Amino acid sequence: EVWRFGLEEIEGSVQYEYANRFAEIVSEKTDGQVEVRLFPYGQLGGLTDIYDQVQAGSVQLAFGSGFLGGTVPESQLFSLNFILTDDELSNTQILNDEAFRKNDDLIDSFRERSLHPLAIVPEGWQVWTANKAVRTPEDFAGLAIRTMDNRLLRETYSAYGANPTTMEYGELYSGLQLGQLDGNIQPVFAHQEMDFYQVQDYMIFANQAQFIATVMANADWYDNLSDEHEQVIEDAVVELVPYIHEVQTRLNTERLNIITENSDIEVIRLTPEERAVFRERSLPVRDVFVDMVGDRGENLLNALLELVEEGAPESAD
Ligand code: 6CS
Repeated sequence: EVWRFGLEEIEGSVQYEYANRFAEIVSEKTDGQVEVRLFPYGQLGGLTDIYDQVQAGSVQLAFGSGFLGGTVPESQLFSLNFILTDDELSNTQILNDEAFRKNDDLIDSFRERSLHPLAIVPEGWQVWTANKAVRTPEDFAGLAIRTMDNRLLRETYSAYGANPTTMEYGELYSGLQLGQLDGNIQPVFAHQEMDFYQVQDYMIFANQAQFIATVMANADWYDNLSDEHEQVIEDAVVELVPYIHEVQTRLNTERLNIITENSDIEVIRLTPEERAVFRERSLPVRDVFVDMVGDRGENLLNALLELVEEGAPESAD
């Protein structure tokens, strides 16, 4: 039996490492009867092509992140800025706490689109790059920054004073190189492995959001799994929570070293005061999210904010 697993990222990425370990666990637990076959970014077409194929059932499993907003609007919750803690491990644990991962509103929002959410995977801080130094919303004025394709991100970067522009992942390098874009937002490992950093001058850490992807399955396929296979998936997903945290922090650290050794990119870390200005601007975007997706979205946002507050009282401001 083969389970096809579609990735939004290339070989060597956080999603690849996740799926690779997932495949090993599944193979071990099924005595080799199930082979999980990985399809790195590009092999199944563009990003939304991957989601279409999971909805249709020709691919059983896939990652879905920013571009998934068009398919599952509620998933744009994961694009909101300044809603998690400053601690990456707590964030990973909170998002995969059963109270959130198995929240009915979350499950229903995917199932209504023939998908079933299995895990939520933070892949590291979303880090800005630009062809100029950015420390304030004024610095963002007139800057064409690429966002993934969802309204929440466009609203967020408009609120920050920039000109958000959407482009497919695979077209981004040439978009930056040709000057159609002035800036980009990615976790560090992606800036490195996609060579984006080579055509950017500044790298800015604002720690405004994690890059968050969900692992999802075709809902009918998932419902027809044997109890045993369903349990294998559940065990793998739980085992991968600490694993992927370790992998993403290690990859992001290693790749930042590669970037600074191989370029003269200037790294900027926003001060708490500079960061607070962006946080303030991000708050009204929460209302945009609720207006856009209604009660279910509001419940989900509140559930997450509550877990964040319980999990890290000292950093909930
Ligand atoms: O920016 C993007 O479109 C992609 N970036 C990463 C790191 N993963 C998937 C996502 O679609």
